[in-house]
Amino acid sequence: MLYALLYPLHTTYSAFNVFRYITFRTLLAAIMALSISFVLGPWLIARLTSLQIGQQIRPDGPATHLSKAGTPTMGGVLILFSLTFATLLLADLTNPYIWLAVGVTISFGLIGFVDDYRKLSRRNAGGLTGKQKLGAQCAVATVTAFLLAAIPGFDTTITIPFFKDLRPDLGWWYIPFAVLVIVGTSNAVNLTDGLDGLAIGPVMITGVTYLIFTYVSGHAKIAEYLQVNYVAGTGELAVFCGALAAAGLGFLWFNAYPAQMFMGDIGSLSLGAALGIVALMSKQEIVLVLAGGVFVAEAASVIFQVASYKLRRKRIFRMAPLHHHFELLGWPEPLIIVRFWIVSIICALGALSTLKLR
Ligand code: 57M
Repeated sequence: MLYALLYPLHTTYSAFNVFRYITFRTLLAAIMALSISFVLGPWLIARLTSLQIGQQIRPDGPATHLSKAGTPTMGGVLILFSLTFATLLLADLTNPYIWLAVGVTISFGLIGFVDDYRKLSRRNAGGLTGKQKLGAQCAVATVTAFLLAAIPGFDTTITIPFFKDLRPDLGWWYIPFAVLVIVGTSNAVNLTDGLDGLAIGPVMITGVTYLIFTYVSGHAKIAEYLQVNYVAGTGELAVFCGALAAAGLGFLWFNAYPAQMFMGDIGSLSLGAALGIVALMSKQEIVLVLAGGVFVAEAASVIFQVASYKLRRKRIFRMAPLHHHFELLGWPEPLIIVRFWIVSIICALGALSTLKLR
């Protein structure tokens, strides 16, 4: 909005020319999202506490979690608000990628909100059933996939990391593929969100990784130089990614150990979907498995644990998702969190290296 209002003034005041640059607007969106999170965070925590929106703790988890009962949850609303506000203010609103990214993020946030609300209103740790949640996620993701494929100039090819000449066209298979990426990422982030700052750290790191990927994919010259898929218009998503990472940083201030608030499903489901959609739009879909390696490891630990128990009646991990395993091994919570962040940074660097190693 600010872009539409201020940039035209550059004919009179040349200083406003700076609004033309995605890099400048990304920086401004990040500063704005961070400031909003800092300013509104304490107010939100007080409000959630007075409304008694506190976390219910499952009795079958690690005992260290029992003391977290009552911690305000649904803090994801802070991330969603600062992300959306900063993006709509600084991105080019004639760009369809921006609207689709914001739309799918908010829609997944709404699914998360319903889940969180049910948990709170029924005063137990169970919200929507697995089938209800998955059904709603798949429905929103399917609509999103069709809208994405219909954007003029967007094709249904995908990028295979390390192979610059291999860009298979999935045709109609692109729809289920896109649904898998969005829904899979959303649930993987949700599974990761089980220790203070554990999910938001890698969300920020992956967000910055995709800030770079979207900038590259939307820049004709850089895309040509690096021989990656050029998708006109996707550079604008750098503003969205910058706001996402900064909104996450602001939230981390309050979610850092010992957390003053949790993000709730409203945060985890929406942030995962946001990463999924930017990965699709920038045509860096497969490499998300590496960039979001921590989320993949957490989700895979659950899949292997369940499969192993069903087939062999034996567990691989003391408890899944993976962070519970390390808790039960006796690792202190901050140690697990920081080590997962370190792994996430290494994964992000590995993902970025695919821009050159091809
Ligand atoms: C999210 N939610 C946290 C908070 C957060 C299929 C199965 C593996 C699913 C999985 C599951 O339910 N995962 C979903 C995990 C919960 O946090 C809330 O949920 C939101 C995110 N959705 O924002 O609102 C708890 O996590 C802790 N927490 C923090 N700091 C934070 O910043 O400490 C969260 C955020 C909070 C708090 O204690 O209450 C959660 O863990 O419930 N299920 C599991 O994870 C369960 N695993 C399991 O059953 N494993 C089995 C099989 C099925 C694989 C096995 O290993 O054999 C465990 N989860 C818990 N207790 N809590 C089991 C025991």
